[in-house]
Amino acid sequence: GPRPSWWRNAVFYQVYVRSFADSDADGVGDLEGIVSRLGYLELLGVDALWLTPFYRSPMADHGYDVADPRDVDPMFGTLGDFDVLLTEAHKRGIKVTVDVVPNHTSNQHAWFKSAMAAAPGSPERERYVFRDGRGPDGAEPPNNWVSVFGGPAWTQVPDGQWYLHLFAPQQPDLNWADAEVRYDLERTLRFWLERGVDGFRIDVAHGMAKPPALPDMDVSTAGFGGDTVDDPRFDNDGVHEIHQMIRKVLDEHPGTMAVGEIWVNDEERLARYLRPDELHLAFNFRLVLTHFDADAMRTSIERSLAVPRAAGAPATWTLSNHDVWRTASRYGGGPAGVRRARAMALVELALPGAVYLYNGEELGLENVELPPGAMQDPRARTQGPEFSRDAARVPMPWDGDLPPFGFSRNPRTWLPMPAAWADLTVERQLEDDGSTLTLYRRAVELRKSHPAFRVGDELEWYGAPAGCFAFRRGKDGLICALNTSASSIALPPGELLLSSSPLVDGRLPPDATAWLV
Ligand code: TEU
Repeated sequence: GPRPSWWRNAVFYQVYVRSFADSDADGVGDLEGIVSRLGYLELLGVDALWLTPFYRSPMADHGYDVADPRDVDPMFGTLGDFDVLLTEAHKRGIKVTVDVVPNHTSNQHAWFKSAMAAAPGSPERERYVFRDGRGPDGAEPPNNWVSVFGGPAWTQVPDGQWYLHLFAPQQPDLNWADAEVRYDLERTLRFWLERGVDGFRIDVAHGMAKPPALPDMDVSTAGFGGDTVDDPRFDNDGVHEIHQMIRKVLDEHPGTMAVGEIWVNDEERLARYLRPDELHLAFNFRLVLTHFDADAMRTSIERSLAVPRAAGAPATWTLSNHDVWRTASRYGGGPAGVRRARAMALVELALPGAVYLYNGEELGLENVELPPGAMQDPRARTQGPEFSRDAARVPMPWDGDLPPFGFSRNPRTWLPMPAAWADLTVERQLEDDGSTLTLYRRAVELRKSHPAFRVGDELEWYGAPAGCFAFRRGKDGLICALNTSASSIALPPGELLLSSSPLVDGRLPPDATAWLV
């Protein structure tokens, strides 16, 4: 029979491959490096990994511009290295899920090269979204769409046609009405499934089906970036056929799953993508977009639970990923920011559903001030350095007292590592009972083993002072209390399991969370 849905309450760990561990001293992380750090991931206790793209790519968007989705880029290693990683992870009981990027290819993909060489209206052009321009002699883009990375979402080619790219010009959007495009995704899914992956993360899962007429958009409201992640361009049902095809392929491999990256603003629209014959999970970015305030967080949590439940899907929780500021920095940075991030870590790990951690959040890492010349994010090139996402992509500090802290044997890492991280290395934090890493290890261990977590998905909210909340899971499950107020509060009755900061005279201090049973 079907294996239990292991993903419903799993703790996933996002490995940003280029920043995790470098085995060949080129200053960039790679697959073999991840193998050398699997012992750490086992110690952390995560159930599954999400590996960001390691496919053949010119790296215009750090690998989210894929030139061959069925081959490993030499920068990250070989297919053989991937097979070793999969085997070694499975030996340790860690599942492996990988990214797929179906919305677009790299402009170095063989398909786009042949589209550029072909004539307007040719089958090669049909695989992408090519249109004649508007205005006299088609010198204007076909519509007013803007790219996520700023600037028009169209680039003109020598013969006068324009092609669509929701992201960088090096990322031409595929035409999902084209049968070959759909079949190629099936091939890619089967390729990795047959190698033994346990699932996928579907990049820009809602963006693949554009309204066929490509109508102008209200640029004042829509578009990604910052906290305006809503985008009515994709408010259409075209994507369901694609998600049903993905699910059909996955169902050939029982026990595998897919999570959709669906950046839409309101839960009601998110619910449209949570159907039992489509993707198993959808990322819920609500907590990423909520400021550190218990009342706002409670509203976000309640909304984030209600929608998936209505659709019969598990909730998902995340505070952090490679596209947004580090959590501690979003909460103001410095010791207070780290304290708040630790408090929210215990909230996300207390909740029913799948939790996605981003590598380094368990170390309490903050954004790194990068010299403008060091940033490689295409977004920074078009929108300015303050839009660079690289500040949250600086390599992991493992051990030692000096950069690159065991990430590489090469001190010239692809992003510079701050000397101040000497106090934050994995080695230091493993030995420190009060470290953020120790907190995460204990929380993940309790979440996996303590009976207080083997309860239903219902939350029972307690009355709480302003700026605080407390909920109990199920009937007699875990109690989680968050204090975002300026003063310490008395805890609900119960035995203390864990707190993100030490209690003061038995009370929960500001910017802290406690778990009780
Ligand atoms: O991100 C999709 C995307 O929409 C994000 O850019 C998000 O909207 C924005 O950062 C929110 O502020 C995916 C990948 O996660 C991202 O790294 C890639 O750059 C992008 O797709 C293109 O593949």
